[in-house]
Amino acid sequence: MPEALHVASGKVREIYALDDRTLLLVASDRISTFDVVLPTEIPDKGRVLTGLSGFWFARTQEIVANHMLELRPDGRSTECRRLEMLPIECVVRGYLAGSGWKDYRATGEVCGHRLPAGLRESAQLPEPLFTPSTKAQTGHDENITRAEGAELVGAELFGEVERVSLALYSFASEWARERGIVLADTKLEFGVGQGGRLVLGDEAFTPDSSRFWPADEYAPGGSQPSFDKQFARDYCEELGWDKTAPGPELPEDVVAGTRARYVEAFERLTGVSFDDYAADPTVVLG
Ligand code: Q0Z
Repeated sequence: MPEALHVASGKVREIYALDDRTLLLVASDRISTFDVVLPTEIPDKGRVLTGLSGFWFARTQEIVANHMLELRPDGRSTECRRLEMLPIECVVRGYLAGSGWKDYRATGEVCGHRLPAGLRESAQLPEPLFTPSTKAQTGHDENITRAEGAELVGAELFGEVERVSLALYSFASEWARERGIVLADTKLEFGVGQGGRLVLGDEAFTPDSSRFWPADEYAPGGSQPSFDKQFARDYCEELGWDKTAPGPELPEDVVAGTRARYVEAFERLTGVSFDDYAADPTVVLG
């Protein structure tokens, strides 16, 4: 790919510039757990995540425009329109987990939303909450209030990303729930394109940007197993690894089990066999 200039690296993805208006997002097979990228890859994870994002972008076009131009035949890369990205992460939470649960326990609120008393860890919220955060360059994103969000992007655009984020989460979480997956929360990123219109960018409703829980094991009152990463997490816990880099190598059976869970999530959500996707990624676009 000599004509593509490397622009940025994420933990498990890379961005290249194809020209001044077009980017190439490439999802690797790397996996992170407890915030550390492991030395062992999960075969096909990058294709599963790219295919899922493509699927959701195709199905949510009526809700909001998105950056996707095309899925490449390799199944792991997406050509997309370069946007002016907004400086906030648009998080929607349908359930009380992660920093939402932490903040609720400490203050009874999540990002300025007051919640009923007595909610348990992983409880479904009375209604999904828009809980934006700032993009920390390093370390963890920091939750912000609606007022701080409006300050960062302007009140009008903030109102629009809130409305659109909630509409996207409602659509995707209902779709997933009907297929046995609880989409507990998600992180969306938006930008503005030509003419200042709002455009959904980055990835959408993948297991790396969302918490996927198996619906048949859902039981509030504690943390929930991850649909995709639980084998890897359990193995890391058994080892007694201190969760600092470098992480441990994963054994073959943990790799195979983890790969199977990613493929299962892909097939349940898209209704497409992963082999068919591998042969022609455009099958997920409907
Ligand atoms: C997304 C990220 C990744 C590292 C920039 N359409 C777009 N226009 C402008 N910028 C972006 C996009 Cl998607 C953009 N990120 C997040 C993705 C690796 C960081 F694959 N950063």
